[in-house]
Amino acid sequence: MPASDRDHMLAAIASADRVRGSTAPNPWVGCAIVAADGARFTGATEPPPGRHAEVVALEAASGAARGSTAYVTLEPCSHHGRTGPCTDALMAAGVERVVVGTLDPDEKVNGRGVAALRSAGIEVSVGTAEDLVLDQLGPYLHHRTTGRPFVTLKLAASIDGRTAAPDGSSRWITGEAARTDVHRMRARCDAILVGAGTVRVDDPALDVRHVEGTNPRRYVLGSVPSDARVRPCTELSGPLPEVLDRLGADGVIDLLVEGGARVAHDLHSAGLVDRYVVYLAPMLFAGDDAHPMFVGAGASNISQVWRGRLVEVTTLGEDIRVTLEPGRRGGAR
Ligand code: AOF
Ligand code: ZN
Repeated sequence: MPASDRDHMLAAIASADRVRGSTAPNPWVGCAIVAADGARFTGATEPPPGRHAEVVALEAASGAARGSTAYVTLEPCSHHGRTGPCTDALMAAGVERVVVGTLDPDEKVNGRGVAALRSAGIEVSVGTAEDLVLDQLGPYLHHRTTGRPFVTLKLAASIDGRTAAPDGSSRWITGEAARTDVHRMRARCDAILVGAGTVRVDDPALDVRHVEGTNPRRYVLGSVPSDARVRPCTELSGPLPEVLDRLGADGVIDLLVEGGARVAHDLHSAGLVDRYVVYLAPMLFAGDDAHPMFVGAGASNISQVWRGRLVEVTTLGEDIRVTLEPGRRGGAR
């Protein structure tokens, strides 16, 4: 059976996945050019000011692009920015059909890419494997529609939800596999945010030394000692919604927040967390004197309790990773 449109879009999605964390403020887009004889050439967005995905794939395909079908996860751009319009590149290469995963809400594009292709006589369809594309580009779409980064809050605790013993000692709660997984998350995001308290207590480097990839930009809420390992970093202050506006304006699309308990509480209670990734170790501090995951006032009655949607549960070595996203409010079912 010949490969379907969906199969080719999956190849474009896989290609985009490999550049995640390296393209901000641009989206991580993937493209597959499928020639008339079935040969497939892929490409993904380069770090700015590099080439867009379509141009990378077209250059790989070279003459084979004539009469081909292009599969692009995101609507091709039609504006002159850091690079020329991808719509022009697709037309000039002689692409006959363009299959788009989802439309680009960026005000510079927003339907104009598809319109430009159609008016040049190219057949365009939108929505192939769109569920997977929306999942992959979720943080980008969030950024372009709200102006703020998509916020992932990472938490690590014992199974009874504690993060340190009463004397403050906490090394190591989760194991090697979970720590490597956190480094993978760091490599895939654009920036990390922590509170100054976490810098003072843990002195984290917030780098990706356990995996291959680029170190994210580092932001700290509050002031940072001159010899802290987190340097170089940017110190921020002010109300959290404004902090997120500032990060969004800085081009941070995908933000990872790694603590501490006060920052976790303040972001959560303001409804500013888009995804929770919770690592739980098979340990019990077994007392109410150990440090909690959140510091500050919580829900005052059961009808105020936050209830999320369970997205995924994964075992990592001895630990588990639980991913939640906001659902509806209310503790009672
Ligand atoms: C595409 N393919 O691979 C990407 C696109 O400043 P520029 O010229 O690099 O343009 C950035 C905008 O282009 C970005 O805001 C988004 O709308 C789109 N990104 N478009 O056709 C790509 N990365
Ligand atoms: Zn483009």
